[in-house]
Amino acid sequence: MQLYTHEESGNSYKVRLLVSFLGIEVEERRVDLMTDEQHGAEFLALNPRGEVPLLVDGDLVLADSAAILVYLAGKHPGGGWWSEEPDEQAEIVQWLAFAASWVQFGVFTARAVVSFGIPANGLPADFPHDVLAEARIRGAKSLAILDQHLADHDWLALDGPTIADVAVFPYVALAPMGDIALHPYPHVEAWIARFRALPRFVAIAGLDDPDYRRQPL
Ligand SMILES: N[C@@H](CCC(=O)N[C@@H](CS)C(=O)NCC(=O)O)C(=O)O
Repeated sequence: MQLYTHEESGNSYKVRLLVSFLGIEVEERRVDLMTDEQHGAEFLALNPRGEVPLLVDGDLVLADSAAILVYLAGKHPGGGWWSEEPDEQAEIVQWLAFAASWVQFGVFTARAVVSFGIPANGLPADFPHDVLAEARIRGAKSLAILDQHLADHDWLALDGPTIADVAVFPYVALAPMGDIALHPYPHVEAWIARFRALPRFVAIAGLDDPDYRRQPL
């Protein structure tokens, strides 16, 4: 199995987290997002979306973190990261969708603008619309939704951690890199601490030093 990834990509980090939790081996292939390698002919031939993560397992090519999480967790049952029950699967998928919508266009985008100087999500660097203002509104709203849910749940979907938590964790925990503070959301902060205490948790740069990549705005 080959995982095309970049070390600063939170969507790649979701997969690296699950790979570590499951204790499985993948061959990581770095795609240099900083030199736009994702839009080079070689990578586009593999993934016309021009994005990481990408997982290749024989003939199967999966070009989305949510799909990769479902595939790996489904292939390696036992850790409780996925479920065989349709109602539980639906509860998990509800949070995968939240990660790909509210989180991606909220805290993800704020981090991309503040720390990397780009609007991301396929938009050009000089996109005239105020992407950051929109991302901050979506970011605050999604953190409030999460905080309310986590007030009486330890984990997002089921009684223990699942790929729902894996999918939502990275960009929420990295929200301060986009100048979105987490202290107004104490239940989110407590969930982040629980998640970081899981056995075989691996970190990403920026979790403890949100300013390390700050760009001039
Ligand atoms: N829906 C995709 C989004 C992936 C995504 O946003 N990837 C970013 C890195 S985190 C990327 O490769 N961006 C490259 C680009 O926009 O040029 C997923 O969940 O995997």
